[in-house]
Amino acid sequence: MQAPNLTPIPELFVSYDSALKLKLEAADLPSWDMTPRQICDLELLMNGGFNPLKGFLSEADYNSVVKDMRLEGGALWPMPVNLDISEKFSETVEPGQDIALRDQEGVILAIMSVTDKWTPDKALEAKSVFGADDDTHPAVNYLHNTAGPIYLGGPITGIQQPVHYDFRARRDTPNELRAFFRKVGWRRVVAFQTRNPLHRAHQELTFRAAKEAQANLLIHPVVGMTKPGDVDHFTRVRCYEAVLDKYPSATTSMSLLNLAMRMAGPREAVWHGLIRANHGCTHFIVGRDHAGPGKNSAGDDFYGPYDAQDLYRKHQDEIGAEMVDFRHMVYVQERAQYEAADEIKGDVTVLNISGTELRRRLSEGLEIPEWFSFPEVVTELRRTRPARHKQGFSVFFTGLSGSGKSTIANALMVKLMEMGGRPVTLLDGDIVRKNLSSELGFSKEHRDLNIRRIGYVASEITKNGGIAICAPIAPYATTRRAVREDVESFGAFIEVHVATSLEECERRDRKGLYKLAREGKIKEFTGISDPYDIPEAPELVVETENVEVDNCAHQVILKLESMGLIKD
Ligand code: PPS
Repeated sequence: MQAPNLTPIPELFVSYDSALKLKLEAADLPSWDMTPRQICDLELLMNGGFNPLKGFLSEADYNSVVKDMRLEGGALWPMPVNLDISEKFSETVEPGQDIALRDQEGVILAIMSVTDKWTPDKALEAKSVFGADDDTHPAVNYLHNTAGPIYLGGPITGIQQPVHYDFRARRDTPNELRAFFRKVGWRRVVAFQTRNPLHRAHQELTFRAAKEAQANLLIHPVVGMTKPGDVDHFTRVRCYEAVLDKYPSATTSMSLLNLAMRMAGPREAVWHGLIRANHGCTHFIVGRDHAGPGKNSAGDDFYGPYDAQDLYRKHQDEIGAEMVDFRHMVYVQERAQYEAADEIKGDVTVLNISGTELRRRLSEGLEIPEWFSFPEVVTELRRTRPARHKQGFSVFFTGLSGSGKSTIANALMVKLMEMGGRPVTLLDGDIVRKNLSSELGFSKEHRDLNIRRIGYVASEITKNGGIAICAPIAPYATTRRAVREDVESFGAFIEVHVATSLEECERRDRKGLYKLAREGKIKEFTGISDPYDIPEAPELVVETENVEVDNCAHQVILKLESMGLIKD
């Protein structure tokens, strides 16, 4: 007889032949293009990872989950899993109807038989599920600012799994993992959930957990959606692969889980346990601050460091995977080993490197000691997060026409090319208008479009490790801010205000445009008949009157040096 954790679990897929037929029929149904988070949820619904759910929660189940962490029928389920949709789409669908669920390329993955449509009380959901209606919580922020206003509920008929092109061999459905455990004879399996690269403290903790539970170890990292700002999953998986041989291969395995995390601390820990039990695991590691979202808007932690363990313990029997709990592990220098922080005896030196400190060391190219992490992991992380002086960045000049932006930008480009190391691209106002924005004029709408295009190209260049030098007028502060946000997701943004006065620009009138503008022959001319918002907090202000161009460009170089972006 098979142990219950090893017998197949129900999936929501229909047979291959039925799927082919359904796919054709579904083409005529109203269809919803799912968000990345909904695709993650759908994958786990269909493959049994979210068993006992048979679809997106109905209104009654949702209310009961929000309030009591249980489905209406009584089964433990801590997390709302809903199909949130737009107002517009909600007008085309009514309960009783079937809809096709498509991925972002339009491929039909499932049919949903809609049973419920309602407007949720999001503030209540935020408070009950995430502990506070506070937008600094990533899931609350998502709830209010990304999720649609209407929820649909109803059972799912699975047609096909979402397609993944990366790490295919490392992804397993619950039934694939159960079959693997059966094949290798693993009866007891302890799962380790992670959204971070594995460092030595994690290895120590997982070794101890496996020993304590007398179980095999499944490293089960999340590759769906994690906390904004986390190391991307491509890098993390390469890190995991780099250290896998430090584990005994007969008793350790790794599999990737396409879960969209909510960072809901205690409720999330219970959810993670249920998901791991569905994947055939008998034990689950819950450490300090499990799935913690960080600080709230008052600067305090959303949850206590061991709240997740307490809630898990309460529901352990129902979850079906026993908790292996861990306190915070730190390195004791004198004994050259990791120990639980609150059990350390004697007068010893305790070493620890926080996530923030690790990021600082990576960005400044500083040493990361071997007691903290494996050299292979550090090498991988450095490849993704090179030191600041090797990262891409954008210098964004703004100022009136004729202020000297292009001339200084050109000089800066030559100086940076002389230094070498990174490719430099100049996105000058005139060049961009010729090559990227030739159809645009100078209305607010067109100027904004022009600047957003420059921002997009600059952010791509920055992302790929290059230097973008932009030199448009960019008269509107809000648009400059939007470009800053685009670029800053990938690297530094240095706004340089070329602060030549209107009088001086007009006196120079190098292109003769001011004269024409004064005569009314050019409309909407910046400074004359169109506004210019003076930058409030640029990284640098450059005065050009009585200052040589070379000196102006050198001021930018000094600024870049002080920011650690260039190094001799
Ligand atoms: S914007 O507002 O940022 O989109 O402008 P930009 O793309 O930098 O284009 C500025 C150059 O276009 C010429 N030009 C005008 N500028 C401002 N207002 C009006 N109405 C206008 N019409 C043509 C002008 O030569 C600008 O050149 P620069 O390089 O700024 O001197």
